[in-house]
Amino acid sequence: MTDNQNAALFFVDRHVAEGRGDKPAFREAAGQKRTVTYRQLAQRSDLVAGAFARAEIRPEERVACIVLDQIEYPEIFWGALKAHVVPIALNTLLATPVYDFILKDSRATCLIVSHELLDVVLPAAHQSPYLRKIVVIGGTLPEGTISYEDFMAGAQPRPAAQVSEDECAFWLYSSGSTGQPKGVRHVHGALRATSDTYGAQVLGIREEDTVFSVAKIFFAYGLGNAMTFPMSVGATTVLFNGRPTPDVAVDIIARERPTIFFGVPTLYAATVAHLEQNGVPDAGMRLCISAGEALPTEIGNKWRALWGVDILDGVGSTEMLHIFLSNAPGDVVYGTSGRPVPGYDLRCVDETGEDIKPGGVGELLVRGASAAEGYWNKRSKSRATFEGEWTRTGDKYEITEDGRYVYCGRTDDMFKVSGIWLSPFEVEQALIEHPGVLEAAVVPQRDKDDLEKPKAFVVLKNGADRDQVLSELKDFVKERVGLWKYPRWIEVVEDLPKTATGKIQRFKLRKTEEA
Ligand code: 3SK
Repeated sequence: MTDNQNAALFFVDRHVAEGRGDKPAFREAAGQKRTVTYRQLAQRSDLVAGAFARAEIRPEERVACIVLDQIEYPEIFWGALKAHVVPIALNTLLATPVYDFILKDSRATCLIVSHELLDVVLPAAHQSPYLRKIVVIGGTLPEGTISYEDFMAGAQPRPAAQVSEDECAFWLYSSGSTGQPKGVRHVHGALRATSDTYGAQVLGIREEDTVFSVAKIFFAYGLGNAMTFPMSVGATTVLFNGRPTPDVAVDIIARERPTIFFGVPTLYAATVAHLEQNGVPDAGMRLCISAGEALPTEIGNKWRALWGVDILDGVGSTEMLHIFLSNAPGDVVYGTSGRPVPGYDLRCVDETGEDIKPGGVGELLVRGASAAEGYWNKRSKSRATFEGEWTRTGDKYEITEDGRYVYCGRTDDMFKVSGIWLSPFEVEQALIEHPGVLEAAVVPQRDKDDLEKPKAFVVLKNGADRDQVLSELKDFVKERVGLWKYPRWIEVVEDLPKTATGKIQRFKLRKTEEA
């Protein structure tokens, strides 16, 4: 039998064997403020593995996890890997129809959900023909569900199942340009591939570190930040289960004294404004990281002036699991995405696949061991994205004379809001479900902090009450596709620019915005 490459052995159990069992692995910054040590996590994840077996959730079946950043998250994630069932870390901010789609698409047989999210999740769960078990963390139990305590009670601990590094470990869902999210399948070896590269060689993460990530664990970015990077060295993660507003983030930074802080540009921009008004508390940060969308230069400069610490802006993707292009400590140039992370190869190519010449702009391709093995049940999309060893990013970049990469936009119309991909198509579909809206087009527009947010152009139906429609539309979109996706600005127009075949020409609307 070959070595067991189950990632839970490296990230969890190894720390007990190496004498770090009593070290806190996670501590909650809010609520019950619970702490779990590496030893407790090793034991609890063995029990979760046993609970899956007892519930007859079999190896390779999917478990949908719609869980807030709380102490149960790591034990569920690693317990699933130990049982060789496949956790799907799902965004906790989605709308019911999106959960409905994902639960059916993934054919998850088990759902684990934080009780705070039940109102949105349960109607979708009831529609799924595949779910056999619904486990609820906390709160009062709805009919047909079981509590997390009962799920775990009396389970027999199970050690990590024997797997190779190439076996599927977990899925994430990434939004698609046609509006339907895609299941991204990652293998056990990918987790180690990100912590050995970005974690060790850019962050230089070490056992003494305490990390705090405002990006939640369900994002690829948050999963590395708050779970695998600290757990690769036996460090401690501060978990926060709420909405990270600037005042909350600053309070946690001051109280919990993380040495590494992971944010996204929207939060950095709002926090800079908050600090300029309220002053900067004493803190112990040695590194600050940003990803999700390009960090505006001004925000980087202001942050450094306020805290005396640079922000390392980096680029990653759900498909590559974490950051593969980044600024590095002592080598920060704001307005650029930095250089390739050691362990990754990058190319910028034109439409014919030829490498671009210096000064030109091309699509960024990346090669590295953390690449996903493909999308679930989407063969042509998989083939278009994963070309042999190379993964297409859909981002356009220019490479400077001294080897830094400068972001130039998307190859398609997708853009990011608060670090999360947004498909204009999906928001448009929600807008035209409104009885007063005939047609809609959505494009990015920069807000006062120079960050992209959705703007909608809508054509109203004859006889629609303009003021009433406008007053309803933002909430209407929030309820249908997710809280962060609503258009921040809505403009009523007579018609939309279209091709001869009727396709909306969003680039023309973008031009209007840039003019
Ligand atoms: O958006 C990013 O830059 C990112 C970074 C790390 C991991 C995942 C993603 C999508």
